[in-house]
Amino acid sequence: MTERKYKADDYKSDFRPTWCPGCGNFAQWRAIRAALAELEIPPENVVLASGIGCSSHMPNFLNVYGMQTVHGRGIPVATGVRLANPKLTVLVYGGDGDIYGIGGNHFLHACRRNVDIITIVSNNFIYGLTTGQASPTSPVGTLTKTTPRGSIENPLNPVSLAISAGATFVARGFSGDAKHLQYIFKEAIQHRGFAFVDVFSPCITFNKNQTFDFFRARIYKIEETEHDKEDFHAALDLANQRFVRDHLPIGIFYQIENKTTYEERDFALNQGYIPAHEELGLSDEQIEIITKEFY
Ligand SMILES: Cc1ncc(C[n+]2csc(CCOP(=O)(O)OP(=O)(O)O)c2C)c(N)n1
Ligand code: SF4
Repeated sequence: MTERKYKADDYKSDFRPTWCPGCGNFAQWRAIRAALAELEIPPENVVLASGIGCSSHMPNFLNVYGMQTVHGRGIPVATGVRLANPKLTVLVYGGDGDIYGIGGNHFLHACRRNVDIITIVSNNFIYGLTTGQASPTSPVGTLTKTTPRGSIENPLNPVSLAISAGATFVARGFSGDAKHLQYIFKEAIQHRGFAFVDVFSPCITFNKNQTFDFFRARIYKIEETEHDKEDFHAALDLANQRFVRDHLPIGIFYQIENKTTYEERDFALNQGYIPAHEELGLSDEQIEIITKEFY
């Protein structure tokens, strides 16, 4: 057996995760590292951007370039990084409040632009960091601090939205199945174009409804069915089954490779131009001052 170039632990930072023991984010942290190791992507070629939330603390716990940005702004920052240097593997990680709520606009436009980045959403159906308020995915009737008589809003269906908006890789995972998550993340990272993964990821502290047991009783794997992931209408039909509450598919809903990416359509990038390789015309001292601002 040939030895792998990297181990999952090579992508681990010196900081221990601060999530509550048992939080769904742990499985995703492990699966991201395992997928990167399996694909042998050097840590220095990976950038992960996030916003604000428990899940958005992820860059602190990975030994890759990372940036925790403003609430909901992981996607535009990641887009900028990728367009500045298309040689990098660029990921976004955040919560349902962060990416579907305050950052919803960015999510929509990233899907239609088909920029070659990977967006992973740790969907716990509430705001975790701020101690449990309703989020865009909270089902009608959910009791939270902001909805004491039950949420009256219809929830968003992110998988269905991403397919309709033009994402070329759309999948769903579950934090209770780390091996399956690793497989999905690996496929998402290898995909050419905008890859989106919604992850059922229980908040064990503030959400007593969408628990690990809740999902275990309802999920099934798309790979074990006859689903054709290249069929747009079949993918949308399957995505809308989220509302059939006893059957929740996980796996790859939709994937097409025959659509050009934003980078391939850009008049400079498609000629091999890499903006990040431009001389900045700054002195070493000026660069040091700017760099220090990010520490
Ligand atoms: C502009 C702005 N508005 C509101 C907040 C407060 N805030 C911090 S995190 C958060 C939502 C977190 O929920 P989610 O994105 O689902 O992540 P989780 O903590 O559940 O992982 C909110 C509303 C903020 N930090 N900045
Ligand atoms: S509050 Fe919820 S989402 Fe946040 S770390 Fe704890 S279990 Fe995870």
